Amino acid sequence: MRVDVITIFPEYLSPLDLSLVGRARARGILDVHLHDLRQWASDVHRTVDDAPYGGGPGMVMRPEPWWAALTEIGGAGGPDPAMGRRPRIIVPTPVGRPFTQAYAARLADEPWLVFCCGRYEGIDTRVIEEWADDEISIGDYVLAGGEVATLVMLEAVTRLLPGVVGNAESVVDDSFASGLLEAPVYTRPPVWQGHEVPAVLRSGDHGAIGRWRRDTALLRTAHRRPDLLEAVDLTEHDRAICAEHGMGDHGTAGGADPNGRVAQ
Ligand code: JDK
Repeated sequence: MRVDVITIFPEYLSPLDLSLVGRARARGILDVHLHDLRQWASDVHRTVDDAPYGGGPGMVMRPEPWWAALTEIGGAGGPDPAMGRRPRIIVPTPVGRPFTQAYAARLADEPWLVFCCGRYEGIDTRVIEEWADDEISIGDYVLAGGEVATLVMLEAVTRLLPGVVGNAESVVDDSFASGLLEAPVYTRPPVWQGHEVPAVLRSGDHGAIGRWRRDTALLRTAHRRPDLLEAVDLTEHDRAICAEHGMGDHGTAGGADPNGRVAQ
């Protein structure tokens, strides 16, 4: 997969050199190109912002440098000779559609992505109307720009690319693939600070382990994220487990949080 990122702070994307994403790049699975938007600013001061029409605080990113950057990088509208087609152009914004695991999976199927990282109060909306395929929010809080949102999305997408995560099962089996939060995980020692690893996980009975994980995932989801349960088809067994622990299948604060504390 090819990825272009346009930003006034290319250094902000330096975590892409590290860890899982860095390794995917070193192995040629991911081909990242960072671009400094100011290289497409035409005046001597390399200005990319201006005051907002209608007044108000802060500055807005001017359309012309974005236009020049996108035209040169490959969003030219028509088919690009090198890639055979135009990239999917993504603009992180606090007013976008929510980023989800399902959307990450769709992006992982694309051959070519372009991320446009705004700063200040954002990019002149005419650029977005003309070029953007998707305006995406990574959550309901306001960042200072699109760079960190781009890092978040690229990390989620990269681990879905074939060959990046060694054990393909660990990607398919993720939280959100099942629609449930995952059960907790443990490693040695068997007792630590007085906390014991559940006996079933040390039993070697893989049927029982599978059921324990499913039940714990279900109860955890009912307690912490009842909203997620709306989209899950619960079996009779699932409903019985919920009832047994004093929760309806839409969750309730009644039951104890299974194997985990609620953040204080
Ligand atoms: C891209 C600039 C910062 C944007 C105006 C006024 C109250 C703020 C600052 N999920 C998510 N969160 N934040 C982003 C994101 C922020 C960005 C940019 C993405 C580019 N900023 C910014 C808008 C405002 N707005 C009313 C809320 C202020 C993505």
